[in-house]
Amino acid sequence: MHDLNWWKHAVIYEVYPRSFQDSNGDGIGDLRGIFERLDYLVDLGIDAIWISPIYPSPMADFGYDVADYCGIDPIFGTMADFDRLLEQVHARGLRLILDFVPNHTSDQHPWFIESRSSRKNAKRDWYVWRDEPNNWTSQFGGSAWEFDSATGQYYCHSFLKQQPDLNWRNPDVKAAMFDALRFWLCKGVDGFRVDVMWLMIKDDQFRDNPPNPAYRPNMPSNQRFLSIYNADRPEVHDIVTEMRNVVDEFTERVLIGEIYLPVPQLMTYYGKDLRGANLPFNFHLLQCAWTAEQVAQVIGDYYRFLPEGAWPNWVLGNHDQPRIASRIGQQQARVAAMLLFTLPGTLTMYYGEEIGMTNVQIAPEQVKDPAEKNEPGIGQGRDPERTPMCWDATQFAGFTTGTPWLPIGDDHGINVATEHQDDGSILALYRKLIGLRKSHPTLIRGKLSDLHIENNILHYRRSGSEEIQIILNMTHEEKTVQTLPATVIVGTRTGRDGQTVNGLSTLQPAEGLVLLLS
Ligand code: TEU
Ligand code: CA
Repeated sequence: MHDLNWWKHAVIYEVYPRSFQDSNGDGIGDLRGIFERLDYLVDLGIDAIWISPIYPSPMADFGYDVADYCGIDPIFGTMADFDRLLEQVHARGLRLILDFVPNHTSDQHPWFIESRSSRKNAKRDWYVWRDEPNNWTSQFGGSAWEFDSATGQYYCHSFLKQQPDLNWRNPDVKAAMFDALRFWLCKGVDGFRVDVMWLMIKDDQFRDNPPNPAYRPNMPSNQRFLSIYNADRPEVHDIVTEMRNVVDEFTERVLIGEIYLPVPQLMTYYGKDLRGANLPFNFHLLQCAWTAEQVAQVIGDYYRFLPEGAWPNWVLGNHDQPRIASRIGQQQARVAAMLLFTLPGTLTMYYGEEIGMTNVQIAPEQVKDPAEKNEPGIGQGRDPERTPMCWDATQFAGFTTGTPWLPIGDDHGINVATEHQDDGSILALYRKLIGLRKSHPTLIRGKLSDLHIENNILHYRRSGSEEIQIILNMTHEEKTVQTLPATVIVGTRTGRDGQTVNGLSTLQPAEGLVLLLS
């Protein structure tokens, strides 16, 4: 594997820091908490940790409203805590990826405080100010423009009004933001996940977006218009390449972009001559219906559009998306894990997926997420997938000794301690599947071939120094499949590992097998 960049054979584990481990009883996860749980992550077998924002923030959007790009919010700890964490992560052979939020700052960032103080201020042009609003909408509902009476102009915010958008056409903004990247890269951070990469720059003529013909009144208000002029603008690629150049001033770092776009547009974020993001996040399994047909289509399309030489990647969940076990059920979540860890590319998982955590129901008075508060009751809230990690079966799941900031899931069987004792748990399956990629490098560098559906079962192969066949039953029925002579190296159910198959085999509902062909 020595000739591959580390991130190409990595499993990345997303930690939502408020919810991973609290170390001081305030009910909110923190850096020391992550530090305390490093052994668990090593044992799980992951390679890199991506931590959602830990910078000083008023927390209007729980850290995605940054007030200082080069600090640590006291809720998460101190810079000394961070340095110690980074050192220990590296000492254990893991990598650390930070979240970078370039599209917007907090309205409490000193840059914005200056910018809004007067039209003549040197930082006025660091943000997007206009005399008149256009029809662009905020992703959290309502207009993307907020009138600021002190100076009589509107500023643009793609998210909350507490998250004013930076003006990336201004060279001073670029320089300041790139210096923030260098600050962390100098410390030894291994890379960045860049928030809303496709939104960073907007139309310089501020043209209105056209109406979305598919819009219906029960849909979130940001879907009323098609985001033609405030997203995925051609100029964004220059910024991404400049960002990549900054990251490449340092060795062995990775640039990952958060991009929600159809596959053809997504692929443009690898950049001309692959000088864009190393990994534009591939979210296409997140919205895909869980059938062999749909999944085969998504996989086929993705690799077909992947530029020559570009490295693929896959994701099953993140802090903005319903949890996979709630979306497709506990049994199919195992099939999804088998799919994820047997596809070519870098894999990113979300904390708790490995124990089958589900969305936790949040009562109206418990809602924290501004997306839900702004447009209640239409499924915009992200609190359900952000609830505390369940470490054990005690009242607060070993997460905190205080009162957790979001409620703990009430399925007390879903926790690390219980599942650790059980060979048949989803946690045991995750450990096996992650380990499999290390013992069978064909899963990392082998070709994907023979992707097809037979009797409603998804089949594909990975071919390299050995031939590995994957068969996944995404239905709720028992199925019969034809197999070549092979040994089961991992099954989603207990008791199949090590068995041999040849000819007709039966797959239980939601059963998947990884077969080593003889
Ligand atoms: O999310 C970007 C984004 O597009 C989200 O609005 C997403 O579509 C939505 O949450 C799905 O329900 C990023 C961060 O991941 C998110 O947590 C932040 O709130 C947002 O940017 C603003 O920084
Ligand atoms: Ca805490």
